[in-house]
Amino acid sequence: HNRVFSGVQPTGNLHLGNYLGAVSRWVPLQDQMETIFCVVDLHAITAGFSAAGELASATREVTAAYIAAGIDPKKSIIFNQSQVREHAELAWIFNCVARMGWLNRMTQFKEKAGKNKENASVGLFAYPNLMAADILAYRATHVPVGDDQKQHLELTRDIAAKFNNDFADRITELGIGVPNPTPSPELPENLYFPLTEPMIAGPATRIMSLRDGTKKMSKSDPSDLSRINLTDDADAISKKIKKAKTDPDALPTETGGLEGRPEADNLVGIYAALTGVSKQDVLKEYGGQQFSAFKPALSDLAVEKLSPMTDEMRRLTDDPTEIDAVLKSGSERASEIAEPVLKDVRQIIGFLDVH
Ligand code: AQP
Repeated sequence: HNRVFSGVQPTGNLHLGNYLGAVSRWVPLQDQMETIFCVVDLHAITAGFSAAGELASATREVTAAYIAAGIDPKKSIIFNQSQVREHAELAWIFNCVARMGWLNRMTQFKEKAGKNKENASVGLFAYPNLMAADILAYRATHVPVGDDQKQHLELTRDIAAKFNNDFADRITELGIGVPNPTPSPELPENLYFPLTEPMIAGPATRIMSLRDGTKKMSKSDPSDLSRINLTDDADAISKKIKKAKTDPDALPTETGGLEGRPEADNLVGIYAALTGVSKQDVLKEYGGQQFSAFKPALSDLAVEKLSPMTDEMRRLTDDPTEIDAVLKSGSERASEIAEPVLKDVRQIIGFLDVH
């Protein structure tokens, strides 16, 4: 059966890219599939440890953003990763499944470690194995994320495939696999882990920096003007859009005219994603107009869409009782799914069980 898993790291402010590329796209899935949304705090420490209390408050803030964006704790499991031990345990096992060569190819590690690779944490290098464990501890079939996570999801499939192959006989013998829905010569008939499908579609799979249309909008960009944070007020939003980099030309009337104009493409994409229409539809309305006309419209739209969410986030974080209760019950429900999976995995590998 279909099951969705996705997450966001509690590192600094959530921005429009996280919202449009990930969280907002999770909302409709809640009525179509079983959905599990995690605040991935174990991932957050790969980049370093933060001051006392910061990790906890960032975790609550991301949870508040999920709820304010429309993730309903009655429909979805919402929890923070560190509370379910199985993530770390399965990640260790996947450290022994994944190959060094696979991880050496990961572009996110190269970008995040920068020039100082020797001093990056081992955790940052092994990050994709933990991400595979997050997904496969629930045997999730679908993962909605932004385009930047595509390579990590391919690695997740490689890990699942290698595990299924290496232990094919054991999985059949124990009778705990499911028939491979798309039989192929490379895979056994019975799979324990599904080959997860990435869900990366729509006009906002990669929102770019407002200061540089060739760089993705990111929490770690030192310039606050490069991103719209979900906690920004109306003044901040309109100031950032006003200052957003553009070229001097009017907007084109066809999407083909956005080629080679990354900043224009990005702003039109943001407008499209915020209204839920295509870029072509946006150009039908604004094609031929100058940025001096388009930017105020975009800013009004962003304020209209984001400010109710910002208010709700503030209400939720002012008194964290509700958030903490959601995370507690979410972690219990998540454990109920992940514990039996790890029990199977231990059996498949053949650890001696003395209990
Ligand atoms: N610019 C973006 N456009 C579309 N989607 C994006 N995502 C991130 N940036 C964009 C998606 O947001 C989800 C959560 O991301 P994450 O918390 O794992 O962190 P990240 O990808 O590392 O996000 P940042 O903001 O870019 O942080 P830093 O600066 O630390 O690298 C994912 O689904 C991601 O695709």
